[in-house]
Amino acid sequence: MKYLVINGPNLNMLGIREPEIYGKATYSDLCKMISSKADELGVEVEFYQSNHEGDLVDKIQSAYGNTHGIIINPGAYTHTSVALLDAVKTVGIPTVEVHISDPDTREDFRKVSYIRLACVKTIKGKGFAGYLEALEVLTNE
Ligand code: CA2
Repeated sequence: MKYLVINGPNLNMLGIREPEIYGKATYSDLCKMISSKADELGVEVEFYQSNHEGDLVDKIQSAYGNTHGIIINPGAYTHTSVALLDAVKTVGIPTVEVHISDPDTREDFRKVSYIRLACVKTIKGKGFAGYLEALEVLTNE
């Protein structure tokens, strides 16, 4: 079973800026944490991070027919991107939306999520643990 973990813009900066919101651990720490959860569950994970909307769409499309589930934190594209929503709908792969913080308790513009409409679940405000919970959700699908 293969799962794809996609992180959008600026999430490569984890641990470097704004630790009060996103914590002190880095993107590489996040990938290691998810990898060890994947080992525990006996599944394969692939990681992808990009700051570019079209590249994120390309990656979602490339999962078509070869991936059992997608975990996605689209970063700020959560609140703006119909293209990412359409990509997830198009491939028809079970997808969980994850946010490290809880966007609903922040600025009003973060309360909208386009991608949520195509996701089996949204997990927010649980830090890195949200990604581990998402992997459990998808492996139980
Ligand atoms: O809480 C989340 O995971 C977000 O998806 C993070 C996005 C934000 O635009 C969403 O509203 C909520 C921002 C990611 C920026 O990540 C940074 C990490 C470290 C330092 C600076 C930015």
